[in-house]
Amino acid sequence: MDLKSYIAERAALVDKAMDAYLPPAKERPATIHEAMRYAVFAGGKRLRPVLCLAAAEACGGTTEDALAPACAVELMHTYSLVHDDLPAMDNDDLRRGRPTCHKVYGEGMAVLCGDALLTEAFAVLCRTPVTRRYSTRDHIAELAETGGSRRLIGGQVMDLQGEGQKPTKSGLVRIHEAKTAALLTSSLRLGAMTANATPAKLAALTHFGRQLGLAFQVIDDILDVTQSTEVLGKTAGKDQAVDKATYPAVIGLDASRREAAKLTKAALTALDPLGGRALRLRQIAEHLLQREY
Ligand code: GRG
Repeated sequence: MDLKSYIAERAALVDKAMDAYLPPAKERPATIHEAMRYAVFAGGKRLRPVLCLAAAEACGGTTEDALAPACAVELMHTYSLVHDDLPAMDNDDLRRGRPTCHKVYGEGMAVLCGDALLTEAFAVLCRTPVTRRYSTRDHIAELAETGGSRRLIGGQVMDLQGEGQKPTKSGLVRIHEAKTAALLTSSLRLGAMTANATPAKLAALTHFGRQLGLAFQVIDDILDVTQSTEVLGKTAGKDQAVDKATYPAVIGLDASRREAAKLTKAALTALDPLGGRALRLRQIAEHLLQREY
């Protein structure tokens, strides 16, 4: 199966599972459930859940066992996008090619929608099958640490506080480790946990996730400069317009491209201990380097 079909097949499985986990759109109070579904089923790439499933596979596990954490990481990711788009944060009108959640449902409802998605992420995560090495407590600790003030929230704080200041490369790396790489890494680790992965395999995936996450963010920064709003499904050129700290702004476009290639190479090397079963993870890393949106 080619990678495109592999990703599409797994994304469809994740969508079906999230559809079953989330309250129906008509369940009262209907507005919040509609808003949650509006944000979740908006055509995202489903990168984090696909990484979760591919990591389970790389460690000898099954898609079925890794479906709950795959959905949980996508729900946490969607919450972060809904809140990030709010006027008090990045103030964006367009996400995944559609008006942002607060544009459709209002700011108060978008705040609640993000809160509900974050909470639901943990409810869904609790469905993850336990293994000899990893308990529900381990799953919860993994995602809670990533969602908390040391990672996702902390990264957002560093980002907000960095506005209007001269960015440095090390500052950028700190923000992106927390904002982007942490959730990618937890997606991989949670998938691996469902396969009862050894600590050595978890460590290899942690290293892979960090390099892949940083590469993903460098590419995201490049695309913001080089792509159109139509292709991206979100406002292009936004970073420059608000003088945001980005790789192209700090090291230039060509050096950013070289940096993305270097990080991807390091990510691929990190997978060596996993052998042939990590084929899909390797293909995904190579594919992300070439992505156009
Ligand atoms: C908790 C409010 C809050 C924020 C935490 C993760 C984050 C910080 C904010 C989300 C917005 C953002 C620019 C994150 C950086 C990572 C990134 C490039 C996200 C976009 O991910 P894609 O491209 O999106 O995978 P799709 O729409 O395809 O799922």
